[in-house]
Amino acid sequence: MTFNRRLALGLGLAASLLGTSAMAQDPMRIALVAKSLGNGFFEAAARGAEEAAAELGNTEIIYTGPTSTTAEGQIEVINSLIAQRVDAIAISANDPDAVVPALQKAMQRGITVISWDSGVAPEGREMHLAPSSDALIGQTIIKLAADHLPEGGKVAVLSATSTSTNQNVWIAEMTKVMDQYPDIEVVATVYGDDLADKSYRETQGLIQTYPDLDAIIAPTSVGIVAAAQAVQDAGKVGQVNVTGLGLPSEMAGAIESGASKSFAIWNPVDLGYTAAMIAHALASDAASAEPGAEIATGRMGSVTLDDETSAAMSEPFTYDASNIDEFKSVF
Ligand code: RAM
Repeated sequence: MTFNRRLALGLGLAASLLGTSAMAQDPMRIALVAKSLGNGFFEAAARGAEEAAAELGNTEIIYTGPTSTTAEGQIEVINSLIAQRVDAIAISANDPDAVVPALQKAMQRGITVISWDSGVAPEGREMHLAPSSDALIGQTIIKLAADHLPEGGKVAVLSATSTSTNQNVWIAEMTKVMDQYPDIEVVATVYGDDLADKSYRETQGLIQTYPDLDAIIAPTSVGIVAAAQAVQDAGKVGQVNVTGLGLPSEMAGAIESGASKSFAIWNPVDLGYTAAMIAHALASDAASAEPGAEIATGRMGSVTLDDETSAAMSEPFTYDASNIDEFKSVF
């Protein structure tokens, strides 16, 4: 709880003890910090956070982030949020460690700090909300590729930034199960930095370097769309299958063109909603971020924190030509 909020509560209590009406309390301000602005995944999450704020009442969401996916940009954003004395910061980090000092400063000032989507090292946050089990996501992305390669083949990974916590963990989990796919070779991992143009160029590079490439796994909603476009533009539809994690709204064209046979994702609206619910519960002292704690999360039920004060939500869902039309208008 921030000093301002404690003071307001104290004054409100004093006013009611004196028999006057309680002072109207300032809204709780929760900052939802994206890896970068202009990414549809984070915009969908922000819609969910707004929904949570409307349910909670007297709560304001400040949706913000840097213009590109850098830790330096996020540190500037964090410092400005500290100066604005927000009540809570919920961040999807571009680097698990580089943002820690700025977030520790925020916590020292009484600001609640959580990470969601892409985690912060435990010393820089109170809890982390993962969209799903990391292992399950890692297993899902390779299975999506393998399901369309019955005889095996060559696959490459197009990731986000090289320091991104979530993509790095998912790729590590994928690597752990590669012995289940002896006929599949991962020939390269490249980084598109969650920028459409860089992801497109990196994909062109993969296609040129590996003319017999069979699939590209892009565990990023920005990278997967750019990769599908590059494959289509190179006339490689039917040869190189683009898969990974994407939004149905952004991937409908790639499914239609055949550049992607299938991909997966969880519900980003629910993720943003849950992050906001947790930030509110911690900032209002309705819950505390301790191992084993169960935190109520509105229409999503509750989450339980593990020994590292992390919680995971639901399973990723697979989209293909059979269901894309149903979901492309949702997120
Ligand atoms: C991008 C971001 C985000 C990730 C999704 C799948 O939007 O990298 O962190 O969760 O892809």
